[in-house]
Amino acid sequence: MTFELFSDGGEAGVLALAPGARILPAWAQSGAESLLAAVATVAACAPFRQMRTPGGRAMAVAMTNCGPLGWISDEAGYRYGATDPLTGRPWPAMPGVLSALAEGAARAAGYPGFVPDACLVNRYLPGVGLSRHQDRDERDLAAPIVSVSLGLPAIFLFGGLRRADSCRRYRLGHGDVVVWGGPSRLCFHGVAPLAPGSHPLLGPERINLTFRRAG
Ligand code: MD3
Ligand code: FE
Repeated sequence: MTFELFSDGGEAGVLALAPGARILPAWAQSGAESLLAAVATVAACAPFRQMRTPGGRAMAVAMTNCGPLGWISDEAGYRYGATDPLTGRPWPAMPGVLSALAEGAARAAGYPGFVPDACLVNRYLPGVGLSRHQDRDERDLAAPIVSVSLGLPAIFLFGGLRRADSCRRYRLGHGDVVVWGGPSRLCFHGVAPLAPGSHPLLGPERINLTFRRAG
């Protein structure tokens, strides 16, 4: 994989993907087991579920959330809400190990003071992908999104500001962290269907955490 150099390229271990977008390879690898333990406590309170698109179809990716706000999709549309529609309870609190990782990665990527109020947890199995979309349901588009990949690798598709723009492909593996902000914040992106495989910590699964400033 080649990384282009940009004038604002940062410290060692932080590579520029595009203006405003930084990859921190293996940044979360040494802490992955505690991150996964935190995800398990979240999922015990707010189980993974396949949400419905506004068109009524079940999404292939299973999702849950933690933090004050959670991303929701159903027949009424996409939005953030404070209550888990499945349980009727508030989303579980964001475990400190998760918020600390997001804050530190954002800082290293040039976005100090990032305080996420939403963490969307996506679970992929082999054959499951995420079609190309923009993330624009957040109120504060000046804040970056921090993404943490765990388990099986995925091919991430990174496009431009128009749906028709071509995509670059990046392999995101266990522990890789990507911070998307600035001019990259509204770029189209997606995930190719996962290849079969098994990861030592997660088995046949990929977990992706996205930390956002939604409210
Ligand atoms: C690029 N998740 O939940 S995270 C999503 O791997 C989502 O589960 C993917 O896209 C996943 O919305 C990819 C990487 C990501 C997140 C937000 C972005 C890339 C982005 C916003 C702008 C540009
Ligand atoms: Fe997205």
